[in-house]
Amino acid sequence: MTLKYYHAEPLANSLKSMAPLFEKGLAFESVYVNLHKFEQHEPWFVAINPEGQVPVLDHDGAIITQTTVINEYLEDAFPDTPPLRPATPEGKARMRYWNKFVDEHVMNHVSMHGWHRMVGVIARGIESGAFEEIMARIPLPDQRAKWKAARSGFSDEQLAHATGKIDYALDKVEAQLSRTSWLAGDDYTLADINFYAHCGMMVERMFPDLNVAARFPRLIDWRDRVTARPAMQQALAMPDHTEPGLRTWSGEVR
Ligand SMILES: N[C@@H](CCC(=O)N[C@@H](CS)C(=O)NCC(=O)O)C(=O)O
Repeated sequence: MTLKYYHAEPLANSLKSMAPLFEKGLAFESVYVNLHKFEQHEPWFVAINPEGQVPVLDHDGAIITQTTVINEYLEDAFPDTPPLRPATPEGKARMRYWNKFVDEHVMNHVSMHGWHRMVGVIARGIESGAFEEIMARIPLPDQRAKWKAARSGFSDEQLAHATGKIDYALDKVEAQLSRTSWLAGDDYTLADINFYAHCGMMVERMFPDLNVAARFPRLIDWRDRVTARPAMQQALAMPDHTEPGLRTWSGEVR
């Protein structure tokens, strides 16, 4: 059996499916894809994932994409490893509810701020002709639009909307953690990993104006419990090739 994991720096989507690999003790070959050099749009990578995005899991030649799908695939393909999905139908439904919430209402909003601060700087540093060439190689129309928006800068209104969505999510998570120790109940699950990778790990540093520590003490405690897990420590220790000057979003949070 061989597992290959194509990924970028250990945060957001790349972290989200790497943490389960370590939690489950699955040996895998790590293939670093350098997003700073647009390797995800190169023909060799698009041949593996036509959407031109990381991460990708290759399990004995079966190519699995989309982090939420990859994570459930790992549960199904390796049932004898420590589970990150509740055993009961109700537990599974609660976990999937949170995954849906993070995928639809959190991920893109944190990402917009990250892109505004980091990808925008990269995009503005590329000369006009070269930028259009890079754009032409991006397979997903939405992603092409996001690169263009990052280059010209997102509007104050767009950024404020995104911050509002994050504020709402933090409230919702804080309320849940007053009832259960983890998002989907009494067990650590893929839902916790999802919210941590996209928001929890970096929210305090990224949004100092939201007064996260004062307003969301349970979330801070939860974040520290997730960070302390040996598997998360292993995942967070994976290489970070981001230029130090651009680490407002990634490196500094660890
Ligand atoms: N919905 C996808 C999103 C994947 C995604 O947005 N990946 C980012 C890295 S966090 C990426 O490849 N960005 C580079 C690009 O799109 O050019 C998933 O869950 O796997």
